[in-house]
Parts: sequence; C-alpha cells; structure tokens
Amino acid sequence: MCLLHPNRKPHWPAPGELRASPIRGRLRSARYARLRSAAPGWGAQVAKNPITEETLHPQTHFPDDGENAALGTTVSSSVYAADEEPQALTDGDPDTVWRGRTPAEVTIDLGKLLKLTRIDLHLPINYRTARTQTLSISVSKDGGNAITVIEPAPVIFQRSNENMSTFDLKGTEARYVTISFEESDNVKNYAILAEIRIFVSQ
Ligand SMILES: [Ca+2]
Repeated sequence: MCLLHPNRKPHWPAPGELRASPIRGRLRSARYARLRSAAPGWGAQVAKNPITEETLHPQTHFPDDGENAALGTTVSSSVYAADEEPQALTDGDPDTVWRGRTPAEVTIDLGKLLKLTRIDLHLPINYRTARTQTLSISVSKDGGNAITVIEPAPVIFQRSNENMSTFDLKGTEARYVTISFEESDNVKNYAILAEIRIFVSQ
C-alpha cells in the first residue's frame, strides 16, 4: 500500500500501520471492482480489497419473529427527500429508506383496528455510524384523536443492536401509527429509517 498526497512524497507505512476499512454493499455477481476517491487531499489508499462473504451476501432480511402487520401497508409523511419516499418504510426491503428534514412525521395506516404489541424501527442494517433520533409514537383508531404511547425521547441506533429500536405498545388498539421526529442528531438535521415493523396480537 502507498499513501499519496499532492504535496508529499509517497509514504510507505511500516508493518502494523495498515488498517482495514471494510466497504459493505450488494455485489451479487461481479468480476471487477473499481474504487474512486472523492475526498480532497489524500487519495485512495488501498492495500487489499478482498471481497468477503459478507460483501457478497450482506444481511438483507429481518429476524423471523412473527408476522409484520405493517408490511405492504400505506405510509404517508409530512416531508421526504427525492427518491426516499415513505412507502420504503413498509416494503420489507432493508436497503430502501425514507428520509425527511426534521421536524417530520410518518403515519402508517394498518387498514383496520389491531391490537399492537410491538413496533420495531430500523435504520439501514449496514449503517455504520451510531445515530440518535429524538422521536415519539402516537396511535389512533380513526385518524384523529391520537394518543401518545411513547413519549418524546432520544433513541440511539447503533450496530451493536443491529441499528434497531423496539418499543412495547402493550396491546393498544389502533389502526394508525405515527412516529414524530422532533430533532435528529447533531450532524444532519434529518430523520431516516429503512423499515418499520409492527406486531399484533389476536
Ligand atoms: Ca425499506
């Protein structure tokens, strides 16, 4: 590996100075991979680019822990970024995301009254940086008269918990579920989620 900088001679690091920065993504089938650096100053630094089993087959599914009543249901949002529309939140695909500038709300219409036991909020599974999002959750039987079931609080998403946060909804009966994002972390003023899963009891 050679470290290149516009104003310096190439620097060859000593043994032990090498560091690995895995880049994960979906490579279903490929023979060639091209790396391009857009950062100013330092150029790309590559020692090896092994294509690992995780690269070829990243985690692309959610835990099989019951029927997700939110799957395929209609979602609306107060705001969303281009090509990151709210319907991505219930499409079952962990790689499709909704993103909106805060404050923002997303509302899922489950289509009928259900007894809600749990809601899981997912960031993209391969999101690598811990993220705090301040949010609350309210539910409604008729689209109005909402009651708050989760009070506003900072929620931490990080890889150690698979970028997911779970909330107990205690069997509350409702048809509509709204997640309200009051603020995001201190880096970007937007909220982001990849998927919302809701579990119910009979
Ligand atoms: Ca999705």
